[in-house]
Formats: sequence, C-alpha cells, structure tokens
Amino acid sequence: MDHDEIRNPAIRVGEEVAGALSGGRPVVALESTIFSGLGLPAPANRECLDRCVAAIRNGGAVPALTAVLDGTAWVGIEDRLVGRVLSGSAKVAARDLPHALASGLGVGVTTVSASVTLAASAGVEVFATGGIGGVHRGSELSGDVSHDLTALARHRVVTVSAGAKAFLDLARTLEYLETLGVPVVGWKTDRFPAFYLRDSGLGVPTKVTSGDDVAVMFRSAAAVGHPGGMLVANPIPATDELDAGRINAALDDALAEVARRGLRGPAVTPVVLSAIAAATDGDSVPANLALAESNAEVATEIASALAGSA
Ligand code: PSU
Ligand code: MN
Repeated sequence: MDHDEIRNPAIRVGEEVAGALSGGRPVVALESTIFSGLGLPAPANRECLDRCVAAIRNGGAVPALTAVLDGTAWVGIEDRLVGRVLSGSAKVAARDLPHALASGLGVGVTTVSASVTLAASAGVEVFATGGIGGVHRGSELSGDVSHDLTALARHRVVTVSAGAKAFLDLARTLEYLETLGVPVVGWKTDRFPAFYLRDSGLGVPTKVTSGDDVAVMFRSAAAVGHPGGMLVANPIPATDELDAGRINAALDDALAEVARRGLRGPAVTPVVLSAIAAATDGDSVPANLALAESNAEVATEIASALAGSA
C-alpha cells in the first residue's frame, strides 16, 4: 500500500444513477459476483446481466451495477466498463472494500454484503441478487456465516433474492436473520424458497403481494428507528424450477467434493456452483438466470413503489 499520498477514498455513482436519485426516480442496485466467472460460466454470465438490466429498464427503473474498478467503488458502472466486471475474479465482500479501494484493486466483483453497503452509501434503497449468502452447513465447527446477513441488518436497503444459496443450512440462516432483526417476507408466498426450488420446507413470517406492501413496511421500519434492511424472498418462477431429488443429489455430491478438497470460506461457492452445473447437465444455469431476472423484476416493482412514497 502506498502511504506517501493518502488518496481520497473513492465511491463513484454513475451519471444515469445519480440523475435518477436526484430526480426521485427508481433505482435497483445489482451485485457483480454472480455476473463474473465466480457466479456463472461465460457466456451465461453476460446473458444474466443483460436480462436483469432489461427487466429493470422495462419496469421503468435504472440499474446500478456495483463493482470495484481501479480502486474506485462504483454504483452504476457505465456500459463501456461492464466487460471488465464480467471477467473479474477477485471477490470483494464488505469487509474487503477498504483494502480494495486503498490498494487500487483493478477489478473487484462485489458480493451481496459489499453491494448493499455501497447501495446504502449512494442512497439506493433496493437491491436484487440471485441468492444471498448465509449460515453454512457445519457452521458449528467452521464458523462460516456469510457477512451478507450482517450487512442486511446494518444497512437500510431492501434485498430481493430467491432465498439463500441452495447448499446452506437454510433453517439456521433464517434463525440468524431473526437474531439480527432482519424482517423476512415472502413475495406472494409464505414459504422460504431454496434457490432452484420454490419451497425449502421452511416458512417465512410474513407474506407480501405487492411493491406497495414492501414500501409500507420499509418506511415503517425507518419510522420506528429500525437500523437495517429487509429480505424479500422471491421463489424461482414455477416453469424454471428444478427437480428436488436431482438438485439435492447434485448438492450432496458438490459438498462432498468441497470437503475432499478441503475448501473453505469464499472458495466454496464457485466450486459448488460449477459442480451443480455439471451434475445437472447444465440445467442449473438457465434456472439461475430465470430467478435472477425474476428478482430484478420484483425489485423494480418495489423500487417504483418506494420512489412514489419518498
Ligand atoms: N449465490 C449464488 N452464487 C453466488 C453468490 C450467491 O448462487 O455467486 C455470491 C453472492 O455474491 C453472495 C456471496 O453475496 O456469494 C456470498 O459469499 P460468502 O458465502 O463467501 O459470504
Ligand atoms: Mn463465508
């Protein structure tokens, strides 16, 4: 790290996003890990981003892709720079942001925790992802609990996801969200989804049926001094859901491979995702794209409701 010159810590809001925010128009933030090779194989990663961006624009909102480029944290990466993000391979969680910015990291792809942190700093209230991180199976020994959960509790941002990553301990993830005081609501359902599946077998405390429902809850939370965000759990569209037996067998195999290779921490997800893709003959990839696009649509409806209630 170069200490001779203390650079100004840099967060840059894209021009279109800045214009929308100052005009009170809806904005939806996106993370970048899922659109990198760490989240999806090329060319599905670009297709996923294109579909999410189109869903947001079709709904009348402005997309704000977050990432770190040359030591600058962007909220609303400009189109000319998107190619660099897609090829990024350094995963940046919220706690990695200080070092990424201070060291001038070339390309850092942001996780949910980093994206929610950046969205909040830029004044973006709604964020869409695929699945959040959470409590890993075996966390009683490994201690592996994603910082995503803490970030949801810390920042006033609505996160829309298809539940959490499929291979987590979902019951413990929900318990942990409760411990942290994060309201969890089901989008048109009272079931907590399991990424590729519409129902994990676990329930959620509250069902919402519109962007307005979420907007009223979010404004109410702020009014009573609630410090953090909310999680909106949106199940994968029924036509894109995978077969439960097949996906669970693929998950078990993938986790066995992770254990055999002794992988831990941030290295786990990319290996599990590619093992699942291989075990499902690639069917997990279109499912992943469909759920991400659906989350972007729901996030846009919520962002529009919030923009109308600001
Ligand atoms: N869910 C997926 N694919 C992913 C992720 C989640 O299906 O790539 C990424 C998200 O960016 C999430 C991150 O924030 O993994 C969580 O990583 P960890 O478990 O290391 O905290
Ligand atoms: Mn982790």
